[in-house]
Amino acid sequence: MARPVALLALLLALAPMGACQARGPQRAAELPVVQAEAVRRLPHDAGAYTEGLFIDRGELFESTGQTGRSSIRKVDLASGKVLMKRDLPASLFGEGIAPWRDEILGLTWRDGIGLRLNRDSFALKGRFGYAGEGWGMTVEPASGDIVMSDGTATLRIINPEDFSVRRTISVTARGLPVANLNELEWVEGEILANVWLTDRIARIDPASGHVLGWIDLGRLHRAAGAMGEDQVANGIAWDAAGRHLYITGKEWPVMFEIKLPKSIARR
Ligand SMILES: [Ca+2]
Repeated sequence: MARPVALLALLLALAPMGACQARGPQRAAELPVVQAEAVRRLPHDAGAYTEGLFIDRGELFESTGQTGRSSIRKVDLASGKVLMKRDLPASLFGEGIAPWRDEILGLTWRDGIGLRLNRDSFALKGRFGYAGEGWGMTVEPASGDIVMSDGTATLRIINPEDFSVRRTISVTARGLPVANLNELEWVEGEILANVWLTDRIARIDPASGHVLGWIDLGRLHRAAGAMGEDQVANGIAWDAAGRHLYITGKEWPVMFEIKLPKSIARR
């Protein structure tokens, strides 16, 4: 996401909160907010403008944005070292990534071009198209379907075979749409979503689209020390086997493993 639209998007992001407050501040306050607590601090490439992040079969993959700087990477979790990298064509702005079978699918922001890479070699296997903007992606573990965000309050459930839209989810918090849903992660029956230009992760019920609560990353964002206008919290990865949850941000020099929210920890 580029800077010229940042102010407009910030105003749009704040609009629902203003409307909510006008209708009664207690309504928004009813949703639980959990302050994220770091349990482990790991190095992260401060040159990575993080757009996508996931762990598949114990390996960490990351995508980065900005034209001329976009890439898809395999990263060593403990050291933050980039093990493998494919740069995107200089004209493309990389966005979310997701694993599917032996492939990694990747979006681009306003280019409408999706990429299919071989998971292990990063060789380009093909391309696909989609309507509108491409922001974040994650996978529903049970079906293998892709969940895609596009900057609006609507998530698309995608058939990864042909990238057709199976259905959509309208995301609301106390009845009000939550726009700017960005990087995504399916965690134990919930969709976690960074909300662009905020320090909050929305915990979304995939069936209803209702936000169940928020994870606040503000304290960890300040601890990361990357407080530039574009250096927002973005990037959530779930290690399902080890039950570890990781978060980072754009150009943050650090990635955090965070304590699981109680609702997830109980499962
Ligand atoms: Ca993710």
